[in-house]
Amino acid sequence: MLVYLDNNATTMVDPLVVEAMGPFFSEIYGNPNSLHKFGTASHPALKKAMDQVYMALNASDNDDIIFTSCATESNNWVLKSVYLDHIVNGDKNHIITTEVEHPSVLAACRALEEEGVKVTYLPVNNQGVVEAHVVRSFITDKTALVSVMWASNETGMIFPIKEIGEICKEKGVLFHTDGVQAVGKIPVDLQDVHVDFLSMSAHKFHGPKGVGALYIKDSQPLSPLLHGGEHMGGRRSGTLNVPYIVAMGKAIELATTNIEEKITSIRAKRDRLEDALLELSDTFVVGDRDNRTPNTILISIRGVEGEGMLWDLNNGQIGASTGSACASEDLQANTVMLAIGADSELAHTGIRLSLSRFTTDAEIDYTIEHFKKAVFRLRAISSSFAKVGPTPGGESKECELHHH
Ligand code: 7TS
Repeated sequence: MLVYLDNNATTMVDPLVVEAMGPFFSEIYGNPNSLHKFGTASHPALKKAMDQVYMALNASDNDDIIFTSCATESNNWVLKSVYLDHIVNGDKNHIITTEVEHPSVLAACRALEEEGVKVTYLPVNNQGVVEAHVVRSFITDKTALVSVMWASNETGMIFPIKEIGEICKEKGVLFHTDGVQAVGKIPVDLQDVHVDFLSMSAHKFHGPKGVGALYIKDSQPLSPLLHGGEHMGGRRSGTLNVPYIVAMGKAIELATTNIEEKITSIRAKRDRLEDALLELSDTFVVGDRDNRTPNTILISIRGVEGEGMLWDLNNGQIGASTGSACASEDLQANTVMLAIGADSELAHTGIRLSLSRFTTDAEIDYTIEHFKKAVFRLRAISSSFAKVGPTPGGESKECELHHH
């Protein structure tokens, strides 16, 4: 059996999505900007894809949804264009984000710091989330933008986006959320929350890699990142990637139709896996499960180094992660775990297991069995665990780590 539990890194493309995009490679291949039939033939499918994304997010007709190449592009676009529009060509000089954003936000912020922008990286609490009142306390009249992820790729923890949106609206500050780990996993209703910009990526909800989007509330001005022809109303140039846009529309529709049922089913499997793994002594799962995306577990196993565990799981045909794949090539401590107050030993033991709607009960059974065996084996050879031994009681829990 091969078990894929790294769905926060990327997902399998749903075969129905492959089917939907298929004709747009070699049959309906015209450039949608061409005036002839080869070009216009793609228009109904593009319109449908657009409608599918608007519907899925409950966006309004006044809003813009611009297709991009990925969420990294969407995130960079917002940060760099807000910098240009409101800092270089305006009277602001400050951006607020969090310590636990994806590198596509953090590295873009660091690049803007090099340009003289003041960036505040907000800390998270012991649940791994930034509290809304903390955001409020850092907003000044120089703040151009608040950028806070909707849900964490590492822990699955869901941030208080509604409250933060209200605060930004009240203060007249633009609000961007990296919605990559929320869209398709939990309900996202853009009539219910106030968000100016939302980034998303199709490959996190069973669409293909290399296509994403940026939602822009009320079509407000935002300088383009890519200048060129007048594609997407001049907001994002480059010939439209028709098959991938069609695919993203289909994928978001499939992910969000009857989402509550999908959530219930994934959550049941996730909770069963989590409960079974927490039977092991000295294990911690980060964050309250009711406030997590239903597919994610970040588990820490004292005495078992993350990379060793991954190796063992991989030998057992289970694909997992120590955290973000983007950062997992170096043997660093999990930065999110450090941010929530884990000691450095614990922060080296994080394993992220992320399910999808395609994960089966048989795969969960297999994973529980293999995971437990791996922990016994690795603890038996682990010098640090042998030295310290299990902590008295050795109880396991959903973790509220405390700051040191
Ligand atoms: N934002 C978040 C929250 C993400 O999780 C990712 C990918 C991105 C942005 C980037 O998306 P892309 O469309 O540019 O690929 N996250 C991960 C991860 O957790 N492990 O591998 C990739």
